Amino acid sequence: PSVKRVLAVDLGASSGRVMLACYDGFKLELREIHRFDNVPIESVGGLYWDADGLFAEIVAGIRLAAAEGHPILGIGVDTWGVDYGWIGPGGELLRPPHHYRDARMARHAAKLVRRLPPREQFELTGNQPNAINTAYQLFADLEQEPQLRELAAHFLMMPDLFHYRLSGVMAAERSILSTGGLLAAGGSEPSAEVLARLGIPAALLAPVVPAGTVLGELRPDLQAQLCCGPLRVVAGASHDTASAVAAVPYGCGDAAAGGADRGAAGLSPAAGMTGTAENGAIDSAAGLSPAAGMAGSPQNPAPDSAAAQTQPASRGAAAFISCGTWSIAGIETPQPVLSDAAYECGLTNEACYGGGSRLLKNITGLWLLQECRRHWNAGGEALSHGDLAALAEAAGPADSRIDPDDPRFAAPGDMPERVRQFCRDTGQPVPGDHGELARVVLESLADAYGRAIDELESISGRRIAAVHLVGGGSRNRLLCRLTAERTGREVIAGPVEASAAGSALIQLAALGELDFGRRAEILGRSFALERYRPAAR
Ligand code: LFR
Repeated sequence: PSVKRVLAVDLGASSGRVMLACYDGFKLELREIHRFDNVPIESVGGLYWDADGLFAEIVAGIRLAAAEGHPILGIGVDTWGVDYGWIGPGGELLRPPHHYRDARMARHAAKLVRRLPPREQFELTGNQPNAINTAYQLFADLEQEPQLRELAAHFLMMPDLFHYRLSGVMAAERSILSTGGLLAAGGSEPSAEVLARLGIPAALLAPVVPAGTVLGELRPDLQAQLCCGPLRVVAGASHDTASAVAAVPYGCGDAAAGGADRGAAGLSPAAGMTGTAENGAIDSAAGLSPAAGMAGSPQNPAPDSAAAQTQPASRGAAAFISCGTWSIAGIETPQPVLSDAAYECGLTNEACYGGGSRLLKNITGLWLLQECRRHWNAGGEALSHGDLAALAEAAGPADSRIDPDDPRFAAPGDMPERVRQFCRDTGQPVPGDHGELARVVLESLADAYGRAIDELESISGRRIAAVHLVGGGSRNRLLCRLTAERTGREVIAGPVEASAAGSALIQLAALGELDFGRRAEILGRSFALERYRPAAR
């Protein structure tokens, strides 16, 4: 069978990658073509993203892929949420886009609350009133620089900006727009009320398109420069989390998963299987006996790769945790959940590929360890994420906990000292070496995951039987194990490159090369998943 190739560009807040996805009609293979750091620019006036530098890396990735000599059908970019660039009338980027960790928002908070009370923001858009929201950032920019009303023709969310530079077509893809507090809850159009209250001209928005829209061909000048042929630019679910959720392997691990909201198509029936949520048993495809003899004890759950491709008949929904710089815990729901309880728990609603909604809790994630590592390495060490994970493992259980979402951890800086200070301030033992400190962070994250999954369960009224942990954090076995322990649910870890996998599936579907309804089988054949079982509850 002929192999179809697309490029999935996944830009996270700390690194980016261009992945080549090859689909032979049976399984999807992802190969990293190019990886680069995403280093923010600290400059007069704030913290910015190096959009030109990132675009140059995307182009470098296309060049490398094209040099392999196989035709590439499409390219799609997904990025972190909420940030955007201002575009001038000639299509030029007016200045580097602000980073959501920029400090300017604090100056506008009081006025924002008067203009748009937080509960109303939630009611209108389904988004938590978080200071990083696009709507608030736009308001701050327009307050500080009213001349933007004349200078700017549009603002484009980060993936839309890159899609525009690749294709020449301006569009606002719905999933990324839904991260920013602008889109009417569950809808496809901006909330006129939010725009009016914040004084944001509607004309600044590009036309909204659904996730999975073919925008056009790669610009002819880029085709010529890169010798890559007429690949098509596809706006997938261009929010990285939405893309990752499109690759959550529901149906590879649990029979009654959250994917049901997308229609039963994503779920293969658990024919002939005997495992239950109660005993956590997993049948292997070969019919080997379940739980007995499997690796992992209640105290020390361990992965079980052998069973990863099978489908236990667990009852209940599956949640996901997309784990990178942020940890986003959530479930899929048919409609946004706008209840008081959802608001008070800090939950937010964002759009899914194919319709439907994601009910989410944004938890500060591996950011804390990324910043620790950056600090230590700046001091002359050369620690990898793997080294840190090993040190945390060796350190053994930690007695102290931090609140990962404490505002003191939000900005870049000396994170190890901030973690220690948090422990001092709260009268807890202060971690000493790198391993102890990393262990405090990981245990605190796992605790936060436990709370978030319980909240999602009680607010949605759906029993959550399993947690799919996807993204870079799924490589961290200690984190997976702690997550199984603290959530009390089975954790199914992988795919690691979930955002890229989701992007590839959606692009191939948009190009007519793949039936998205078969995603569960395709994912099951394509990625090795690992299971971590909790102690019996
Ligand atoms: C994860 C993510 C989150 C979003 C955060 C900030 O990468 O996209 O979903 O809330 O970044 O942009």
